[in-house]
Amino acid sequence: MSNQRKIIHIDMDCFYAAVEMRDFPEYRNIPLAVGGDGPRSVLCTSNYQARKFGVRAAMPAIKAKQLCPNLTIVHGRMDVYKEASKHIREIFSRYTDLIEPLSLDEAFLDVTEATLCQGSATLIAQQIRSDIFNELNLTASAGIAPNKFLAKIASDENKPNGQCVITPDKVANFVEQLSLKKIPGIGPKTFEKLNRHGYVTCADVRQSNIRALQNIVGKFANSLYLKAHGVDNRALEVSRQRKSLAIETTLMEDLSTQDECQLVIESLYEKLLTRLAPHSNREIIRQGVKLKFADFNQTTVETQSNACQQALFYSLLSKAYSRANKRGIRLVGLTLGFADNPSESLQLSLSL
Ligand code: TTP
Repeated sequence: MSNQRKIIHIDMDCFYAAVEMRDFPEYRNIPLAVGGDGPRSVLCTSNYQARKFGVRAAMPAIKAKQLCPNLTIVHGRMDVYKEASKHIREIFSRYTDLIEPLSLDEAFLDVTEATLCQGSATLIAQQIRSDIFNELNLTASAGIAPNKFLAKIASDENKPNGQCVITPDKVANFVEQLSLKKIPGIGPKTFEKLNRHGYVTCADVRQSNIRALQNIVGKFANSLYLKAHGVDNRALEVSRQRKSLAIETTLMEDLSTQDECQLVIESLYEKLLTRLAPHSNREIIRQGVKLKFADFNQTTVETQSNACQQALFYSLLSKAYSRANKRGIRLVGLTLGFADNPSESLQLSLSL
């Protein structure tokens, strides 16, 4: 069993909204969302009072107001969120060097070799959450599991301000009962499609085979089959080893115009900038746009670039969209490629 890994996924609760509620007490007991500017702005996140009305991240502000007329929408204060993010990363680094930040408020930690807290991943997660609460007055949730896929799902189980441990002996039982809609990559439409074929939980997938799954979800079948067995061997992408940064979103409903795709890129771009923040020392050499079509085929258009430029993503989109041939768009993604970082690879090889 010694080769079992111990992965923690930490996710701050309602991050931007929680920071606003912390700093402005008048926001604490009202439905609150953090959003952008303009009539077509979309929300970044909302607090739990607002979520009761169905208000969600990425929702147009106008729609959110219809669902929750008393909603207060405030402007994001990125500098404050970045500061909080820097602080939580510093807390993570007290426990392990193997940190893969996913966004400002979310990270995977590999604590397989950690020695603090008697090497107990459960205690480390507990301690990190209490450090965060004591030092930032914010709450976080954690998932602890033998791999990234399960740790990420686990961190959502006892949200907010909770944690969930899936020890190796509990993996089979956990995935048996897991709804397929919890698997990253399965959006509402694919979930519905799987349901129509009789697949609702991972147990249903486990009783099936890859070929049958291929007929329903195409290339995603392999990964789905493995995940339904609780298997995910991906190592952490420690930021200094990153060759690229990718961000994508599967849409609630397929899009049918380039303009709609551009709006999605506008909001993804903001998120990409956030994710880029921890890699500010890296030299950008490439930008790319990925589209996945309604039939699950996908296309990627890339070009050389030396900065993260919104306008360039739009022109790449134009080229990618011209390949749609009337197919709907089910996923939009952005990528940035980085140059090798010689000084860091040197450091790595010296430390081997
Ligand atoms: P999430 O971790 O997805 O959400 P959350 O922290 O707000 O809520 P939860 O407790 O349910 O995890 O996102 C983290 C932050 O990233 C969020 O507070 C705001 C920002 N964000 C956007 O700006 N746009 C988006 O579409 C999403 C999903 C998040």
